[in-house]
Amino acid sequence: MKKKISELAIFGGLPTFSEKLHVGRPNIGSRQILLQRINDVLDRKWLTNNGPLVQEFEQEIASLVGVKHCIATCNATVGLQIAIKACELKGEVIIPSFTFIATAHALQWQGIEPIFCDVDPHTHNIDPQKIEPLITDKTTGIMGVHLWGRGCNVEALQEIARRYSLKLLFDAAHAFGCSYRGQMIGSFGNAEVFSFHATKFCNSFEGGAIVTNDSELAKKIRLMKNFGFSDFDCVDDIGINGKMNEVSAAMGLTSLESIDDFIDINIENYKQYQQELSNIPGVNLIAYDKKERCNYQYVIVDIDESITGIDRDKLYRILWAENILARRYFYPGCHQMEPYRSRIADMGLMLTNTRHLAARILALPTGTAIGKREISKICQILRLATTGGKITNEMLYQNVCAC
Ligand code: T4K
Repeated sequence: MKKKISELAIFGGLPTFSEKLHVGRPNIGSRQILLQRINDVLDRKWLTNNGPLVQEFEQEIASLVGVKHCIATCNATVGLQIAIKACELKGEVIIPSFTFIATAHALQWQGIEPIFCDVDPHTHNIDPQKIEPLITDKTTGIMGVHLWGRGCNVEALQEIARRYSLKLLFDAAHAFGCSYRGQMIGSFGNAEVFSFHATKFCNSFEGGAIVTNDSELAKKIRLMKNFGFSDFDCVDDIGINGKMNEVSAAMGLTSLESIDDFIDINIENYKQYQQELSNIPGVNLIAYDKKERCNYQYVIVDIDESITGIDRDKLYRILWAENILARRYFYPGCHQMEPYRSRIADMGLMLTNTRHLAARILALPTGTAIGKREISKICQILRLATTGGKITNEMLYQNVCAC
């Protein structure tokens, strides 16, 4: 007879949605200030279309990042699409496969083929040494992704882009508040794009921002995100509706006021994971460079099955059975998803490090929604599942399979 998860749980009965420990629970800043801002929006009756809160949000971000222009968008995916279009990319663009699907889709959506490049196994970012063999006469750009907020090898990418006259963009969805070699991420390449999605440490419900030091490009992007309108009744170029609304900006501004607290909490969580995982062989927490500014919004572990004796997927299922909703970001890699998978059957053979990482990485819950007790519980389950304890791997896995 099949058992209910509640009978299997080591740590008690079935929790409600909010009692489950999710990756990606939103951080909420001051409710009072947020509601006041939303009240003001309602009083002003200016709800969207470059309202005062959106303008304030853009200025705050530009000054925090140290960049000339910030254009807020309704989300980072549309932000990427606009940046790609404004940079006049076409043909083929080289990106990593080990990323969220939006990186690839933002290109494919406008008929540009993403060419998947392998990543560096240590940084998890696009490996500059693997880029040159992928360049063809159709290549127009490179789009790096600062995965987990750890900066790409910007200099190497810049050098390749310069040599081949390619545009260079960065998907900085994970990297708001992070620096690379002491410089805030946001000012590299032709443009960079942040995400302020609910699951990001600083959120605007849904939202994104394109940042650039190129004034001409910024002007073009501003037009494009508003249908191409340069004036009433005057459209200068093709455009889309990529605007952020005032309620999102209210949330974004309120989140910005608390980012130092959010980062401090993330750092505390990270340190606790570091300490409690240190004696679990084969469960390796990825490191962040202490010399850089970092948002610590992702707690990422690499599972070395040769040491743990249990693979990442079994561990993942055990955690879910215990209501710890860890995530296998970014399994199985974009090249293994449609429409890309059907197009190039043996793509995976070239992406050795991507395949390797996609089979080993787990994201664990962090942020303000989790406390010391919960982190200890997660680590205890990982310890039990990997080192035996009273409950063996086999027992746990058999139980999970039975449900
Ligand atoms: N580039 C990169 C590298 C990205 O990682 C992303 C987004 C983008 C581009 C595109 O940015 P946006 O266009 O979204 O601005 C989530 C997010 O939806 C996505 O924004 C994020 N990356 C990605 C890494 O994570 P899913 O498919 O994992 O979402 P979902 O619905 O499974 O939610 C994750 C967890 O968060 C759940 O366990 C529940 C929790 N959650 C979520 C929401 C929305 C909450 O507790 N409350 C909430 O309101 O993609």
